[in-house]
Amino acid sequence: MGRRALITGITGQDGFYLAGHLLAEGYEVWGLVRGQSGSRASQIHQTVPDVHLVSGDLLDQGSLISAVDRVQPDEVYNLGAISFVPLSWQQAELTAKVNGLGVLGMLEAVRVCGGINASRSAPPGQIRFYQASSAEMFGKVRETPQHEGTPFHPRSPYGVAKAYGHFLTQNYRESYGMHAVSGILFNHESPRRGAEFVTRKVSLAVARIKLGLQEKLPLGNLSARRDWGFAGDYVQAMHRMVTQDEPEDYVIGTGVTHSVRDLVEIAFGAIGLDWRDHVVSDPAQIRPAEVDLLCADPAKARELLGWKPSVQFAGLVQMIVESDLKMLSGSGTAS
Ligand code: NAP
Ligand code: F7E
Repeated sequence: MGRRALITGITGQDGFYLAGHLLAEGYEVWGLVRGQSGSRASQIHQTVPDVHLVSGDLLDQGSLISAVDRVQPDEVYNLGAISFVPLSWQQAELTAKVNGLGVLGMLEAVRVCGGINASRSAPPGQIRFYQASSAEMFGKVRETPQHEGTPFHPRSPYGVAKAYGHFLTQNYRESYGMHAVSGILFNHESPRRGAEFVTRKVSLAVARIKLGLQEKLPLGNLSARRDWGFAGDYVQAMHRMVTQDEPEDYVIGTGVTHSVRDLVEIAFGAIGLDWRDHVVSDPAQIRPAEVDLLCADPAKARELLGWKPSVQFAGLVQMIVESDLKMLSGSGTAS
């Protein structure tokens, strides 16, 4: 019989790609959906119709235990989070609860449903657990490139909450012998990326400008540098981590860093325009504390997981711009 996976954050970018990957690998895939779930359920049924749904919320411990008990998964992928960094300053408490305590809730659900207590460590055949950690934890970086041993210095309530979830995942692994791993993922994008993130904000604006629907694109810090990859590649790394014999944490990124300025140059260049004619400064986008530079050292993932990215930065930008152009000109189905 195939393995069964439960994914939190199934309605998000990574939930979409991970569900597709696991279904293709022969898994039975379940997604946790919150709220009364009518519109979310129909969204999932349209995009990944083979996914089963179970109700639950990372803010509600009882619902997480019920969900894990009902699904009886072999693997749990905890992707659910407040993922937009600026929102974490506006709703810091909610971010701490969902991104921090939500991890505790999922780990406890796995522990309780797996029959693990302080005197009885995880048995063979236990539920395996993946935590969506983030390069935002490196924040004001202590070294470049960043690897698994680089100290954390988070710069946002989001990064601080993710660090809590990261250390807690390590702690459950060490305390209970659980097969619990964290992927420290650098920025990854796709046509399914939320419209508020800079890549998608740029690609949507470029498409609108091309179609004569918009003229200017207000942006914040153009000098910030990120290590951007393709989400479809990164969910494969998640799966490989979970299916390794030894539970360990891994950095996942391309090892190449680009500025937001590079991003706009390539995106506008893709439609034959000069970004300087369209990009304007928007002080409202400047963050209280910025992460200036992220660049991964993915050597461990390459060596132990055999993982490497298949899409380079210019190809990624091209992919997202083309998808948005198709969607806005009425011939595509991007999110
Ligand atoms: P996303 O598109 O923003 O999706 C976030 C998901 O979290 C949504 O499905 C959302 O569901 C769910 N969620 C929010 N609050 C919840 C709650 N209280 N209970 C249950 N689910 C809740 O994020 P993503 O880009 O796919 O990222 C997936 C994970 O990786 C996140 O944990 C993110 O922090 C982390 N991460 C992402 C990146 C990246 O570059 N994409 C990098 C590093 C780490 P609703 O539809 O119900 O709101
Ligand atoms: O910003 C700069 C902004 O919002 C990237 C999440 O998936 O990756 C993501 O977090 C950079 C920042 O992503 C605008 O200041 C300039 O330096 O696309 P972003 P993020 O904050 O890096 C990490 C790894 C995660 O874990 C998160 O969940 O772009 N920037 N002007 C702008 N950013 C936005 N959003 N909008 C602008 O107008």
